[in-house]
Amino acid sequence: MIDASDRYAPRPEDKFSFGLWTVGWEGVDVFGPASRAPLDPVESTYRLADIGAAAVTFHDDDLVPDDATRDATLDRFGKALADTGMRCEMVTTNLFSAPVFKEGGLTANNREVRRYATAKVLRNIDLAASLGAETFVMWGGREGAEHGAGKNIRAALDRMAESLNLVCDYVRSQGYSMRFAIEPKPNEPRGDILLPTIGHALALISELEHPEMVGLNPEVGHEEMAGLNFAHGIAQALWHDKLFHVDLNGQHGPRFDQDLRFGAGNLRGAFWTVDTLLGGGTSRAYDGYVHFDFKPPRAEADDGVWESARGCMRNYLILRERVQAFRADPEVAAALVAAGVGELDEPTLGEGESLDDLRAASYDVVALGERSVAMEALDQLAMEHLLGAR
Ligand SMILES: [Mn+2]
Repeated sequence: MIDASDRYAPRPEDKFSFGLWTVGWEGVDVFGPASRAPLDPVESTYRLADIGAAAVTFHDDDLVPDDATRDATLDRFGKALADTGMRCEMVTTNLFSAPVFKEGGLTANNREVRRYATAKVLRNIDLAASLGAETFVMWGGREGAEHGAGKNIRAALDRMAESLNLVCDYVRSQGYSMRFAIEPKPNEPRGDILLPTIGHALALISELEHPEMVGLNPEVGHEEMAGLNFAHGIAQALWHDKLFHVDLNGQHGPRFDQDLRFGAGNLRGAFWTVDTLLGGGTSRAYDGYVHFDFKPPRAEADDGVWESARGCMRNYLILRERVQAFRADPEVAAALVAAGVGELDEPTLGEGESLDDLRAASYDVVALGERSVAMEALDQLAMEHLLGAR
């Protein structure tokens, strides 16, 4: 239960959300079977409410894996949401586990597979709408290849765009209040996955028939697996008004998908991620659910499952406090001025100025080359706030 006197206790307005598959991961990996017993997803919903989450999310197969138990499970799940006041804010479709999707779902070479995958997504969109979910995530874990000639990438992109156009049309025709969020990932489980980064996904969205209905669900670990800066990635997504959702977790550099709890792994990256979500010194903040997509390490027993879920929220709240202190520090304000950060808001060409004016101006390139940029001093202040030294 929540200790209200704890300043890092999660509150409903923090909008913390968890995938039911996160705490529900039994520890199955490439090298071994389950190390933990299955959890009942409805029980997990109650448990997540107890520790302070405001919402849950799921893949169809997490909650309703078969038709025989579907109605009874949905009744119990609906009661859990009503009992706890939790929202179901996002739903996504599993197009990666079953052998039928071994060579892709929406972009499999086999057309029957693509048609079956589309039907599975449509059914799940109806379920998502019935639960009031307004975000529908699309992670194409098997949309990719291990070889060269075996997959025509341009045709695969045609089929991905076709699928997104079809589901957007369907949502419009049903009058659902729902947007799609593409989740990029560079590799794993496929050798190379289609739409590997935020940038690839943004470029595809601009080619769609309803680009306003499709945005992104970037995940910390996925971008960092590609060696990229997650905070920069979500800053660009915000710049395009495309940060529809976010998956927070932790990752130690470009290795396998570690799915550590948020704050573990790249801690400096986590600090700048929280700063960016809060606006990064601008008024352009993220206002959606703070969603965690992590895996309690396989070595942990049940106690560690809930400890790691608590840790995700606690680390976010600690980092939020540190980020807010950094942004409120008068020494930081002065350091930002010294580093000329605000000057970047000024257009390069002045109002009423021509390119001829710009070309005719004289520039003291020696002095400009020797100028102070004062960025180490600014970054050291951030480091000291992060480390609790200020
Ligand atoms: Mn994810």
